[in-house]
Amino acid sequence: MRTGTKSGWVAWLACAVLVVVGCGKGAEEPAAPAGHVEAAGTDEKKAPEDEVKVIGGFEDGTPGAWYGAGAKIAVSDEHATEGKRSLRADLEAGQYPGIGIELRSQDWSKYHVLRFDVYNGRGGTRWFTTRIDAADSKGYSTRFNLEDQTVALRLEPGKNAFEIPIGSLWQGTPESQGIDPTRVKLFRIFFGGLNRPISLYFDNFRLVREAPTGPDRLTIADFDDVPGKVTPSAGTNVSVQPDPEGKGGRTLKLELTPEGNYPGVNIAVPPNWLTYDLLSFNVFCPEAESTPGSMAFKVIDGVGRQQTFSTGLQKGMNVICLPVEAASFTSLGRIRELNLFWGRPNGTLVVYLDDVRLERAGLVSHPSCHNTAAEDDRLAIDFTGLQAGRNTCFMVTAWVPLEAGGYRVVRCNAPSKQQISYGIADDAFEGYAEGKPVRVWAVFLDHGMWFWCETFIPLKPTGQTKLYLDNRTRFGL
Ligand SMILES: [Ca+2]
Repeated sequence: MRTGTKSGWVAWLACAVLVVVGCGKGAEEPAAPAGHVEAAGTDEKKAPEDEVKVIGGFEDGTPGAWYGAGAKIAVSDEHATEGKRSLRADLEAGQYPGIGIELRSQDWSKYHVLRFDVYNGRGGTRWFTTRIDAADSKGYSTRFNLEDQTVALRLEPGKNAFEIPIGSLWQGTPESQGIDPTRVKLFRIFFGGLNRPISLYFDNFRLVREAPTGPDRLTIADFDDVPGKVTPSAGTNVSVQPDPEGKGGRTLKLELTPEGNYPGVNIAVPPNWLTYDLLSFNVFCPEAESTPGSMAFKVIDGVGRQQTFSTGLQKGMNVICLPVEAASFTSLGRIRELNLFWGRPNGTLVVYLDDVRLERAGLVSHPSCHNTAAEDDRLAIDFTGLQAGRNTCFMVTAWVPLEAGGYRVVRCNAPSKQQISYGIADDAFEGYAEGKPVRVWAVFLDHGMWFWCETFIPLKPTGQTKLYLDNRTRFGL
């Protein structure tokens, strides 16, 4: 196991581009919009594209089912990235110029990611909107909209390679509930207003399933066999210490001081998280010292997108586990850095960090759930007591442990911020490994920060099990 883990680390480290956020600038704003991050090096290791379904390659010389809206489209022999032909779109000035394709209830769920390439001959940076409708989408709040600049795709001059993890379709966006990726019927990309015409070349729209490479538990840093590449931020003293619980091995002690605005550490990570299910690390808060009550971390990709998460910390050992999918507004195939940070403390605070890792858990997707809890639901999750201000609906991801091994994943989200409960019906618990707890992650977005906590809840043998999420400190609030 150790050997496998180590070789996995060495394999990606050999080609990873290590970027260290400048220390001493104190400029790590937790709620800042996505800043520009230089693309990772061109020698970036590509994972094998195990299975590819091209939905726009234009090699037959026709646009196929693609259409322009506020745009003239034609097949071109310039700027192809797949084969010899691309789709040229001459977009007119106007409100929503773009291109799209109607699909007949296409199943995207077995793929990890939608990828496509765009050549932009013009200068300047623009954000464009991505819209994806499922068979049951009825309007804005029940389709997928990548629109807000914190999550939208950013078009730069020259060549652009985009990816949208399918996990973000399940999850929903700040403005809309998750959709069912087993029944996709429309894909559109467009600009929310163009004041002058531009020509773009599109090619190689493809759904990709990647072959899992590397070990199922990939250690990024354990401060023993795998030292990791960890860089302290301003105001942070780090030292490798024996395990504070006396369990053997070594951990990283962090002293967070008022010398920095956002003390913490940057951790170099492998670029491709697409085939992993959990991002995990251990944070120990010793009783005898002053320790923080919460922590935040930022996942930063190589193409300018990032997401920031916050969760509560308790005294003792905190095993922090978050589904990788929660970070799918970043390009999960091109992640560059994990930044753990805290707000500026009044005095020195101490935490110990250990076992930063990515894990596979054997997941099977279940249809998403959008309903409020009803009497006959097997599991009811209620947020009434939380009283949290927020920009999104509350979202829940539940992992139901199965007798056969692995977990069934049920995502719960709603088109309305008013909704304060979810009910998961019996059918999600078929084959449930009785006695084992269901893992429930509750998440909501507030001012650029995704607040979350994980709860383990064993189900009652019969009848309804209720989970009340009313403890604000567990979310780091
Ligand atoms: Ca092509």
